[in-house]
Amino acid sequence: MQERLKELQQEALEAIQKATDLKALNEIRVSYLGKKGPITEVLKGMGKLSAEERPKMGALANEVRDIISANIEEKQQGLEAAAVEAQLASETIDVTLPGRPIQTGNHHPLTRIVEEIEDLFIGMGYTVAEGPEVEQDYYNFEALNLPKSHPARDAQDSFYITDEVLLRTQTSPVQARTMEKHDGKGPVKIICPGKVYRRDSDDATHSHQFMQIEGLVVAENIRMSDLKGTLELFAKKLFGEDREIRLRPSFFPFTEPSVEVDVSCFKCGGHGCNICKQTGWIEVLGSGMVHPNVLEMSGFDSKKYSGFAFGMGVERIAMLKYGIDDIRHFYTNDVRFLKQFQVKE
Ligand code: FA5
Ligand code: MG
Repeated sequence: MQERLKELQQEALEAIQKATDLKALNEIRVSYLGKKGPITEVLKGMGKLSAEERPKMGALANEVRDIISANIEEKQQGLEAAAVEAQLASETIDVTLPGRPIQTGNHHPLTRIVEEIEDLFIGMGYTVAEGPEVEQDYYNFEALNLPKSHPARDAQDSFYITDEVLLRTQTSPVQARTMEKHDGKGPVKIICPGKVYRRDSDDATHSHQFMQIEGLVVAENIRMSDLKGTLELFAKKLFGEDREIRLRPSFFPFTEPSVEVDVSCFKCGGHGCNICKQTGWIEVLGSGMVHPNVLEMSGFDSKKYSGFAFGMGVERIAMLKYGIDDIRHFYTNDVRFLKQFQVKE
């Protein structure tokens, strides 16, 4: 019996030695120390022993049990420590690794130009107005002195939705809407940035959808010289003192007299190239003195009030300012293009 117990102890200790995880160790515990285990089995034979031997054997059995369980305990601590060790190793953070750069967005170049122009005019006392992109024929044309059969309507080929509703071809309808709200009382001093739509063929300087910024000043004694001074100040602030501008007589049904403003070409400096169609100039805006008919139709007394208005192409201005040679860059969402306008905060 004594030998059997020693054998069991030996077997158990070997098994414990070999156990590689906690699950295997627990199985060993159950099989050697459990009620149905071999030690219990051996002790069942105690009845056959002499009264002298019995306590000795009992003590030995307890000793074997204690040794086995102490070994299991020790092994368990070892395995648990190793598991924690392994987990820590797998979760180690290498603080010397370079960080992953975070991709940040930036404002679209057109948004930046619009904000810059807004700031410039706000500084001169203007407020910013808005109007709908889906517009009534009345505001887009009729209220601007362009009745239904007027030939100048052809100059802005339009996207009609119904006979009376279209995508606005210009930001000028906001002039009529704003004057209407003022109920015949000046002064009016607004700019209005927004999208406009025309059935133009896309090329380097034309897009079927583009942006304009409208400007309107109506008050007593507003003269052509006020318009000229405003436009010159605007052009010099935006493009720099060295950029040349020229005013060219023009025609708009809603202004009289009318002028168009050209800025010397950013690419060839005025010698003529493919961007400026060999003219040396790029047209950036149309303007003029508000036509008396337009003032009257929107409720202003044209004997008391006069005004000037202008409408500029935002893409053309951005092209001149940043030297961009194709208007389509603004709309093709190439990040390599857009990233160049990142502002370093
Ligand atoms: C107008 O749209 C007038 N409403 C401007 C105006 C307002 C005149 C107030 C008088 C008083 P025009 O069609 O020329 O005018 O367009 C104005 C500007 O928009 C042009 O100078 C040009 O810079 C820009 N533009 C015109 N068509 C396109 C296009 N297809 N793509 C990009 N920019 C364009
Ligand atoms: Mg024009």
